[in-house]
Amino acid sequence: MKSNNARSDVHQDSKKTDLSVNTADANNKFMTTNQGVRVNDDNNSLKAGDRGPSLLEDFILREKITHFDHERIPERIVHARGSAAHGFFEVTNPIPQFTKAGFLQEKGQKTPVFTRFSTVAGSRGSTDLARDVRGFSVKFYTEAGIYDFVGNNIPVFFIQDASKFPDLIHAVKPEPHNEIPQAASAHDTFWDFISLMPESMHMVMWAMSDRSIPRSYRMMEGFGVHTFRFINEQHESHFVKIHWKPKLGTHAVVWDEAQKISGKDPDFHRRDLWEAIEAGHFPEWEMGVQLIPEADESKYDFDLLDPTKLIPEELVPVTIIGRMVLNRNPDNFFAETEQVAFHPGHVVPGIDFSNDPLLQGRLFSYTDTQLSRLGSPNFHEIPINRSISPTHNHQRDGHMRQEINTGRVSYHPNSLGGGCPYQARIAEGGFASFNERIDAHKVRQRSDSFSDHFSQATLFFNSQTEVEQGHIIKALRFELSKVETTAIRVRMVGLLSQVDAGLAEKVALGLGLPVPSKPESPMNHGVGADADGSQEPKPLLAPQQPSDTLGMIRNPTVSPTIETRKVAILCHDGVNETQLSAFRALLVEKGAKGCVIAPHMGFVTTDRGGAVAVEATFLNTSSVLFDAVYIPGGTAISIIAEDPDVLDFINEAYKHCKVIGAEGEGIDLLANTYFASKTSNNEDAGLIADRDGQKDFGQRFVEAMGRHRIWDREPKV
Ligand code: HDE
Repeated sequence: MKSNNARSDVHQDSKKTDLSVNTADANNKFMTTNQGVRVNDDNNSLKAGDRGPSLLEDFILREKITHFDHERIPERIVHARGSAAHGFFEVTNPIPQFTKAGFLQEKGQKTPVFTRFSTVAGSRGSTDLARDVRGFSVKFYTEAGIYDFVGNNIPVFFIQDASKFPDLIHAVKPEPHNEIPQAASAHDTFWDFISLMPESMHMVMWAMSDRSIPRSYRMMEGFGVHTFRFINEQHESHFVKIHWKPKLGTHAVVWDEAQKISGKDPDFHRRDLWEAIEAGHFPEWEMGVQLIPEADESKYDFDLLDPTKLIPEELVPVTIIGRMVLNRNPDNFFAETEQVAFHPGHVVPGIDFSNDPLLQGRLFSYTDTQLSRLGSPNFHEIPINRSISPTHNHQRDGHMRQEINTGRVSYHPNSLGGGCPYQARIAEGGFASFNERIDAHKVRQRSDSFSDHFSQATLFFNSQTEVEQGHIIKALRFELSKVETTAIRVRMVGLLSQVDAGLAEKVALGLGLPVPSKPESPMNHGVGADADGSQEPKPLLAPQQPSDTLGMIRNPTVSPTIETRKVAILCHDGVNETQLSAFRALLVEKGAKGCVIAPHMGFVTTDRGGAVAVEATFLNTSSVLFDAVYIPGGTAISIIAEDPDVLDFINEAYKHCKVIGAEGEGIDLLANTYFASKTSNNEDAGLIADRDGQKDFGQRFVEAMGRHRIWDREPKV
């Protein structure tokens, strides 16, 4: 599938053009019924007399109410809460030697994409900031058909076999008797299940780390989790793991902050994605691949087919092959974000599956779930799901069929239709599965090579900084303290002792428990009690060198940029206009956003008699919605110096290790806050204070904020 640049650019917009056939704009148009009849009165139903009963004849009322009654469809059983955007994928480093996938062939080649991010456990209306895995799905509208990448922001999964997925999800969802808690794993059924599934321990480490409370969808990595295959023109296979690396770095909030954001702005991530795109700050990721030759399938001491294992980047580096930019918000949430249907089985020639038993089960699930969610096998005809490359086959009819197939032939082979549509040879782009040789017994069994459940959990824990390890310990204490059944807590501490003794001890301390001398065997609860009892974990992997790529603080994707970050500017009447203007200009220069917060909406007057528009008040916002705080000077600072909302604002920013900049009299505002009580002489790497108008104030502020958080402060809070 060759394409020159001009053609690629046309192609980049091809999905937009395709969707435009279905978009509707009511501007300057008459209101009509769904049958196209112009409506004369949309406010009154048809009645027998102005005080009489309504008439059944009123087809306008009946149609409107009937449609309304049926507006909802079942939400996704998992990943119900999500947000999406349009954009494009561009090849930066073609790898035709590994894959013949048409959309990966030429440098500069662009393919339209629609990308949806999600949480897993919560309902459609749940908070964005739940401690949870995030879904990361990309629909590529390629010239050779749809390719769906359906991954997560964590590179491994809880379970090894698809048969356990319904159990995992039943366990994490709100408990069935009282439907509590919403969008939270901190409850008995989840940890009961986990405590009996040692294979989940690697993923548990990731889920309890700050990866599960991202600062933004724009600041998350994405992972395909399973090993897939790339197939080249010679029909040779390479195993491949796919990664997405965010241009803005991988960042998180802290747990206390996440819980407060859930109250202050449960749409925090949705709003962040929407606003960034509206403002022209288009989120961007690099796509990378780890490639493993077919011959190296058994080279590693973990199994490439085991979805609870990752391939450390030190063993197989990630090669960047392209970038994705999201540059357009959907026109309609339901039509696009809700109705989009992803499927890991939507692949194009050049991409194929491995035998990962979790992936194999997913290949069944996704079509099946769309049938109940979208209600018809014709869900591929919904505009957002429609391929931009033509589709022709003998599938027919069904609910809501849009396509009008002409002719009398709906079968193959046929002579009456001239044999059409034709099958495509491989050289003509026909999909042919990789001809892997399989010679095996039919068994319900798990490979021994899947039985090391702890080594990579230990690798992950050891790869974190002390700060990050502290967050994992606190997260486990939080979650397990919400578990009411002591035996579950004990089992969990037992499992943690197999990951790291110190980790288990610290979690146990928080729970007021001793660490058991030996973890309880899940076989006591009927797990692994099958023919060979093979589900007891066995260490297989040699100890591995810690890897910076697994943490977030030392992660190479961490970027010191403050681009698109939000700074709260605490204002009051009499604010120092010179300082305020200079600071706002600095933020504009750095691509960051300031938000003027004051005791009231409208305007505040400056010391020079000017007026500054207020964007939020201390009543309607909170420091948890910002990345840093700036306090300009002004002789009337005492107006807000005693306000508990203002003091809370600063104290929370302090507690969440954020940078605070203060100029002139603004510094006085810190007198009643933790800054005064917890630091001597205001010595704090995250406090940029300047009483005398020093020139480097802005530069110091930007540098400190570029560190994302001031973790040195954490021991004090
Ligand atoms: Fe999914 N998953 N999943 N999953 N998954 C769904 O499909 C399923 C798994 C993932 O934005 C459902 O259309 C099974 C792993 C994402 O619309 C459903 C198993 C990974 C999304 C389903 C898994 C994922 C889904 C629900 C174990 C990371 C959201 C709605 C065998 C690689 C897609 C839907 C979107 C959605 C089944 C495990 C990612 C029920 C059976 C592992 C990002 O079909």
